[in-house]
Parts: sequence; structure tokens; C-alpha cells
Amino acid sequence: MQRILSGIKHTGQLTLGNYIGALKNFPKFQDEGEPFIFIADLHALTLPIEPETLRTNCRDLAAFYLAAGLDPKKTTMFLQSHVSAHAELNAILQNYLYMGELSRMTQFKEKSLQLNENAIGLGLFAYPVLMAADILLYDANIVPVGEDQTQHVEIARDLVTRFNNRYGKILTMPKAVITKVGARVMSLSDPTKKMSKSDPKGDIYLKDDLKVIRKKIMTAVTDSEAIVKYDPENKPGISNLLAIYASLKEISVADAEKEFAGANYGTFKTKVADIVVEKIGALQERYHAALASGEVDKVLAEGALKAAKVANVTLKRVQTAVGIL
Ligand code: ATP
Ligand code: LTN
Repeated sequence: MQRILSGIKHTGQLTLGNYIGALKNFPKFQDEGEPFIFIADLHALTLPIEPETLRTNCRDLAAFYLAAGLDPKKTTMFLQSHVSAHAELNAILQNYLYMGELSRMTQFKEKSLQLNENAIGLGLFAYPVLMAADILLYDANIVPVGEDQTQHVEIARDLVTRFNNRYGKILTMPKAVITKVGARVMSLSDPTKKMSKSDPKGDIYLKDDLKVIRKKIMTAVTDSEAIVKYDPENKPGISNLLAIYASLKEISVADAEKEFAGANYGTFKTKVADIVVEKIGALQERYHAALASGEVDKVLAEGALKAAKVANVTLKRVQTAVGIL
């Protein structure tokens, strides 16, 4: 049975990018293996954030996991900080990743630019070490993530090779699985930039009012060519909308392109808005129901117990391998 592992950090309001690139894909794995899906609450501290924001966003994200279709009977859902093995394995693995390779991570380079040079936390730099611990604790075979996270999975793979060469077959080699369509949803106001929780411009938030969502799509930046064609380099705005449409309709981009051959931008945008509003509207209903049911805390508490059982076995194996009594 293959193990699937992924996580999201609750640093802000979830975006349509998080949904299409990550959240929407998680439930598909429930019948193909054993998924562990967590909230990366330790990673969420790697950039300055208010405690109250963290508290609120945490239950919110868990409710979105349930709303997206994660079934606690099939998926182990938990908080990273509730399973202490994450921090313990992190402390060991930090000795097997090197400063040079960590400093080449795109996410580190981009995020540290937002900070004063004297206030770049060590946690931001060492982010991939903890992420490797997250993945390796569960002997994960498959890690479903958006494109921006593949570099972090690659470094975890390098670590496995390095570690196993030294100590024998202790760690399981993970593989990133990227959704075919919508792996990188772009900002609606600047389609050359990734839609991201921490950059409010051009984002569609999963909690946005449906009228606001429609308006954001209708006013998305496009071009003046008036041809609906997938060409990310020359037509980033239209290509982004096509990818969003195809992903939510579960069709290929080529089929979406055919559907809109000859359509004008107004008609095209209306159709994109229709499907986004339909999908996000239904998601919002299930999200509110999950919050109102009061089941979130119980699901997370039970998930932490189940996750810890698996994680502690791996931790022990690693401790023994490196020579810890
Ligand atoms: P932040 O802005 O705080 O870095 P983020 O929006 O990039 O956050 P993460 O918590 O880093 O979100 O990512 C959660 C998951 O969503 C990851 O698997 C990531 O690859 C995916 N994801 C994030 N943004 C996008 C996007 N624009 N398109 C596709 N997938 C995305
Ligand atoms: N870095 C990821 C969140 C994350 C993660 C992980 C994803 C932390 N640990 C392990 C997959 C596997 C992000 O920003 N989404």
C-alpha cells in the first residue's frame, strides 16, 4: 500500500492556487493508498505572523480539508506540531543537508527578499530540512504538491540518497506528484506571478464572496489579441484562465481551448467565472458545515495519535541507525 503525504501551511487565506495545485488533489489518493495530510504549523512560523491569525487559520484549514473531501476514516489529518517526531527528526536531519544547497532554494531566495537582511530567521533557511522530516517520517512514496514545492521534494530525495548510502536502507525515497493542469495558478492581476497566500493582489480566496470572485475573473488582466489560445509565454492571462477552467472541469487544456475557439474574451471569462463560482460555492457550503459540526478538533486529535504511531517507528529506526542509544 503506498503512502501519500502532503501539507499546507496556514499562513493566510487559502487561494484558488492552493485549491487547484494541492487541496483538490488530496482526496483522489484516498482510495489508492494511505494518505497523511497535515497542517504545517511549525513551517507557518518561518515568516512573522500574529498568534491570533495562526489560531484562526488553523481550524479554518482543517475545515477546508474536510470540505475538499478528505474523510478522516481514510486520511490521517493532524497538526505537524502535535507529533513531536517531526521536530526530533528535524534535529537529526539538519546535519545531512548543507548550507550551500539550502541557500539555492527559490522559496528561500524569494521570501528572504521580503525581509530585512538582519531578520531572516534560521527556520526560513532550514525550511526544507523540516519538510524532509515531514515526508520521511511516514515513509511517503508520493507527495502531491504544486510546482513551487518540487525543489523541496528534490532536496529530500537527495537527502535520502546521502543518508542511505551512509547507513543502509533506512529512509524511503519519496516522489513529488504534480497535477497535470493548474500546477502553477498565476495572479489575475499580474499573470507572470504565482497566485500566493501572502500576496493579496490578484488572488481569489476560497472564502471570498461569490460575487467578488466573479468580478475578479471578469476583470482579470488579459491581452488585446482576442483569441482564446494556450500560450503562457505570450498570453499569460488567457492561458492562466484556460488552465483554471480545464482543471476545475477535469478536462485537458487542449479540450478547453477547442471549447472556446472563436469565443470572445467576455464570453470566455463568463464561463470561467461560472465554473469557479460553482466549485468554490459548493466548497464553501461544505466548509461552513464542517466548522459548524464542531468535529475539527476531534479529527485533529485522533489524527495526531495515529500519525505519531507511524512517525515514532521511523524516528526510532533513524536514531538507531545514526548511533543514538
Ligand atoms: P505562501 O504565500 O504563504 O508561501 P502559498 O500560497 O504559496 O503560501 P503554500 O502553503 O506554500 O501556499 O502551499 C500549499 C500548497 O499549495 C503547496 O502544495 C503549493 O505547491 C500549492 N500552491 C500554492 N500556490 C499555488 C499556485 N499558485 N498554483 C498551484 N499550486 C499552488
Ligand atoms: N512547504 C509546503 C508545506 C509542507 C509540505 C510538507 C508539503 C510542509 N511540509 C511536506 C508536502 C510535504 C508548502 O508550502 N505547501
